[in-house]
Amino acid sequence: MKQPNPTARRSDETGASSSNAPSISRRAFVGATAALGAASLGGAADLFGTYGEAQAAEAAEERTFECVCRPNCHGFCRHKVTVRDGLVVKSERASFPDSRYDRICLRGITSLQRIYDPDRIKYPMRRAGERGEDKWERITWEEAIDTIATKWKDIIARYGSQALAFHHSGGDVSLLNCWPTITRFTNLLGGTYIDYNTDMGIDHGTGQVFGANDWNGPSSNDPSDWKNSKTIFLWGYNITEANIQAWHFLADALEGGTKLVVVDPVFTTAASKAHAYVPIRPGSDLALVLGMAHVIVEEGLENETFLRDKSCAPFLVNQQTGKFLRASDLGLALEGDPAAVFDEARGEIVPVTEAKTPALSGDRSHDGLELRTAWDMLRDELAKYPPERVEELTDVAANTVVELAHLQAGELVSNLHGFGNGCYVNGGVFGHALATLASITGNIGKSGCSFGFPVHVGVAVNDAWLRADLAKIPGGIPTLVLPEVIATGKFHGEDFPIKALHFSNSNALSNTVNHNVLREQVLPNIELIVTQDVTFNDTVRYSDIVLPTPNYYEEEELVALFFAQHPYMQHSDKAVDPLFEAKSDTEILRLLADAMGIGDQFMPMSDEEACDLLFDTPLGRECGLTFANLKEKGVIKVPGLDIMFEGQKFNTPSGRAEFYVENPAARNDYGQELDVDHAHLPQWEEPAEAWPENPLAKKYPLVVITPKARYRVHGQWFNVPALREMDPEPTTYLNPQDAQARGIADGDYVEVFNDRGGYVARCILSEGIRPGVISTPKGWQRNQHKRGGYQEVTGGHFDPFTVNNSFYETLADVRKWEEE
Ligand SMILES: Nc1nc2c(c(=O)[nH]1)N[C@H]1C(S)=C(S)[C@@H](COP(=O)(O)OP(=O)(O)OC[C@H]3O[C@@H](n4cnc5c(=O)[nH]c(N)nc54)[C@H](O)[C@@H]3O)O[C@H]1N2
Ligand SMILES: Nc1nc2c(c(=O)[nH]1)N[C@H]1C(S)=C(S)[C@@H](COP(=O)(O)OP(=O)(O)OC[C@H]3O[C@@H](n4cnc5c(=O)[nH]c(N)nc54)[C@H](O)[C@@H]3O)O[C@H]1N2
Ligand code: SF4
Ligand SMILES: [Mo]
Repeated sequence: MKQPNPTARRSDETGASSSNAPSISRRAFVGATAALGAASLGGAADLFGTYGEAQAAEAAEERTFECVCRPNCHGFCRHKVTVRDGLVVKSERASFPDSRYDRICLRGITSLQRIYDPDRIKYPMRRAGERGEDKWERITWEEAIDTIATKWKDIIARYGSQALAFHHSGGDVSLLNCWPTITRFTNLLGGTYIDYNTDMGIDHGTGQVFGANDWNGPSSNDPSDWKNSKTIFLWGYNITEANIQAWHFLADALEGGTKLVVVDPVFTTAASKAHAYVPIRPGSDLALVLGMAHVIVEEGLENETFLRDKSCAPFLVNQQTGKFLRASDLGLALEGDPAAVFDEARGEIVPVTEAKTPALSGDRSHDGLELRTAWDMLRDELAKYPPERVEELTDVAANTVVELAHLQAGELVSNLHGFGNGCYVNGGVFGHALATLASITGNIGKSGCSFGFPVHVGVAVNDAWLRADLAKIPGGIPTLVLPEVIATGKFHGEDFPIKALHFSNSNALSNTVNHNVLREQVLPNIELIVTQDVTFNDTVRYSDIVLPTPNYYEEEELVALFFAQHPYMQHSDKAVDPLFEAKSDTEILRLLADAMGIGDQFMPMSDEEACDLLFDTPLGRECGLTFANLKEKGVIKVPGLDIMFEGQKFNTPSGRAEFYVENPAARNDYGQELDVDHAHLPQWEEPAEAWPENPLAKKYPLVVITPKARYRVHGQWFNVPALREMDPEPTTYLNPQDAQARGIADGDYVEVFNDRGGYVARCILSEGIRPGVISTPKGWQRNQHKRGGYQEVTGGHFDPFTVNNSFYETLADVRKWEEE
């Protein structure tokens, strides 16, 4: 792409936003520029106004900067950004010391069209119509901050500080203007942190087996190791759309002879390159994993050495309590109180740390306690999943289940998952089962054996400083229970009114389930909604006060490895000044902190000093991480990220893979009841809604999945003209069988609907989608649909252990839609 296209604009101070127009012509742009000039918007208007002339003239001054692209796509690509006469004119990939990580995608290349997006929020705005009506009045920063602080103080006086709730997510995944500062601000204010509860399902399951990292679950070996696998399974992982920046590592592996197996109800691009494609019934992967484990155990293909030496298989489980027998039960006081095993060499029960040959099998007793090994218990459980039963559950042929099991039992197998399976209530158990499978084969903790979602989960930052030790609710209130908390004013049985919402880096209205409940029942109870964002979007439109923040290229930042697919910490240049009146998130929080009387505590130090405090950890010191050093070097590689759990050492209490989860726990405690007895070992669990036996399936027979889209990162880039040339409007994929039964033709507008709501999209017929499934790539804003929005149909089912959104637990039907 050659040039920015500052196109037409949101009609200045009051008009409605324009993102439903697919692209705007050059003529419209010229006209709009004149209008902008007439509206006398000062410097920025001149910027737009003189743009054409600047293009025509030879570049007087051209400079390049190195910026990090940092939406929540896990790329964190380094861009070389060219600025001419104060305008960004080009972004291209910049270099890492290791060129395998130099990447840029279509979104990155078109970034400048996001900067010069007519729907950029230019000034602080106050709602001038009804919420959602998109009528605005421009206000000054002073007025905005004063209005917010006055209202917040009033709410605190009436309800207490917990009534101010803060929701932040992954708009700008960075160190300064993202979660560290907003977390600190929330805690100092005594506000309520809202737990985003997305992407947490599978990891909660795998994290219990292998031990969690500082995020939640484990992350895979670095993608550069994939070529060392003989076989790679992709479980609900749409790598070419969702992680295009890492696809080349998989392509290299395929070229080198690695076998690829893709399990997905949709024939994805990766599936088209796979040696085996498994078009599984939605929500049933758990059964397939249990079935493969069944076959492996039945045929004696398990990895005995790993099970004995690296897993909890030999641990003796007290059959009354479900807990491990421990050294203390044997009258021994040992550090960490290790679990006990039967040592075949000594013929007695001893702590595992003292055993030479722990027995994998055999019932024992001690002090009248009935004891069984974790391995025997797992085998009993797996006996319930013969391939024939698995075929019924998954629609994968029994002989295919056996073949896949044989592949899994081979050497150097990787199991990479995306979040497809995490979007069902059984996603946590799926994670538990997949980690159990890898424990049975020993394909974990070494080169060639990647496991999990392939991202590095972060460099620990100095939590104590960050958290200010004041969190009202540790872990926060899950978004999923928020509607109830707001409706009842109670949490954990105690009074807990919430009266104000603050959104930053988050387009919650576009990305949260149960959209209509949120919009129609929850938000009306809220007295003040404030959103800090770059662009007018769904959440902004439902806000009372809107505060403009800069684009990635418009502020200096440090970028940590927070879900990154390369191992580099980075400094990001400020290439241009923020457009119009945008202020960085931290600058806004500083103003709000001052107005709320916590300015001296919030960030009295400079941004540089704050970053240095965050880096003050053992790893930070080892890497020489300081603001100044990172700025000087640009990038610093974090060591030790090549192989996850290298040496098969796990982050569990025993250091072993604990597929028998001794203490199944909820990720987030909101006062729920937990069926702990059934959670020690993975067991089949039906999806809550998206399941053929659900009576609702008679009325709504189709499972709707709303996966991530190639041209957007969630709701970012939703209005970029160059991308909309390729993907102009909301679409939905349907199998021709399902279409024919409903009289729908390719290219028709269709309405997807259920009792919760609906949306209209253009239908694309595809044999690549499993009959009975609709796939609607997500990210379009409500006003870009001819009616409704995709999030209207999703519901609030969740599992009490994982407390995670189940976006794909959605039944609906589809019909042809005619414009009235
Ligand atoms: N139906 C359905 N829903 C889903 C999913 C799905 O698969 N299906 N996926 C879910 C998943 S996995 C996730 S992670 C969530 C993502 O949900 P969100 O994190 O809410 O998604 P984004 O659209 O990336 O929202 C980030 C917002 O931050 C803004 N932003 C960008 N830079 C800045 C900045 O510097 N400052 C501030 N203040 N704002 C900035 C962007 O403009 C954008 O509006 O969505 C979830 N929702
Ligand atoms: N372009 C782009 N990239 C992104 C994002 C984005 O919005 N846009 N978002 C980022 C974020 S925050 C995340 S969390 C990741 C997510 O990355 P992914 O997890 O790869 O993305 P999803 O689109 O949620 O879905 C993954 C796949 O699961 C499949 N699937 C659905 N149901 C099932 C099932 O029952 N079984 C199986 N086996 N597969 C199923 C879908 O068809 C899809 O191919 O992507 C990140 N990257
Ligand atoms: S959107 Fe993601 S993959 Fe694309 S350039 Fe930016 S960081 Fe890289
Ligand atoms: Mo995500």
